[in-house]
Amino acid sequence: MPATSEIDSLVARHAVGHAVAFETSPLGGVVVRLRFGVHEAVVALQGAQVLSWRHDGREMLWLSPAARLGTGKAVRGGIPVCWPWFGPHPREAAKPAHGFVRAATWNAAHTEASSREATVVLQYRPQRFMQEHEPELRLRVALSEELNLTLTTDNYWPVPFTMTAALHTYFAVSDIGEIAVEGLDGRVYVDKLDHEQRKTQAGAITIDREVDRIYLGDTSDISMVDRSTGRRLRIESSGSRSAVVWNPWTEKTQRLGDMGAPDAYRRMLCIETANAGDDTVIVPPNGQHVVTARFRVA
Ligand code: TA6
Repeated sequence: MPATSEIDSLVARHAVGHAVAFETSPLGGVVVRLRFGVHEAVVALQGAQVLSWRHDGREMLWLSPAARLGTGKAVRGGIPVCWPWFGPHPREAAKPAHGFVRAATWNAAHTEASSREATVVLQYRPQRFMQEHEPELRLRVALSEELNLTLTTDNYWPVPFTMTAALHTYFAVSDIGEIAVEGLDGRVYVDKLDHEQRKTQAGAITIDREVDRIYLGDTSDISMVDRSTGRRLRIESSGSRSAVVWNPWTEKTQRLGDMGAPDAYRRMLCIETANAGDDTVIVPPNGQHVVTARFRVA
């Protein structure tokens, strides 16, 4: 449990009234609570992970009931930051899936509140910074009538840095059977459940089994539609040329063991803003790479 002195120090340096607050989460770590009008978002210092986004009081993200901070493990749900690799490490199987920053503690670098948005910028500086050519990573989370994320990799080194990454967003859904994902019609995808076969998407995506696909090409404007309510969530991105669509369904839910309930898969769908699969990024020497994701309730 974080010491009150840690919270006090963060509050003194970065709190901005009601709009940007620091508190101890019931999950066991320090979080930043952003408020904008009736909307709220909660971001953990662990992994710079958005744990909650409530739009007009409605929770838009799925978080495992089994989620706990400070366990040394990544939290299942919200918006995990996968960096500097997506999926298994390309060469060393013993390394954690989806990189190492999900379970690491980030620092609060900047906060701001205006009539337009409430913002926090969290920064990750690798422990071995200045030794292993590791870049610096920042995540900017801005809450308004929308939720906007900006993931920035700064390569301060005179050598290129190769990476894959993702904002691995777990959206909350009323029931997976009611959901359609639009905007990827005609895109080629890698089917990770069928020997990495490349297939072409025909029409909207609906989910009635485990799905684990990396869509390639222009994935910059995706909509998740709840056919039972007519609600539409728009996901607009930049700096990303791949999108991952994942639902574990029954057996993988059981194998994962941290989804919180055997039927949890019915209440979530991952639509991930990624640079994954063939979509590898090379950040040039002294260069920068920026991924943005804009979530709007349409
Ligand atoms: O993004 C989809 C995926 O790569 C799936 O294959 C599944 O492994 C999921 O991520 C969750 O990964 P995690 O390491 O969080 O259990």
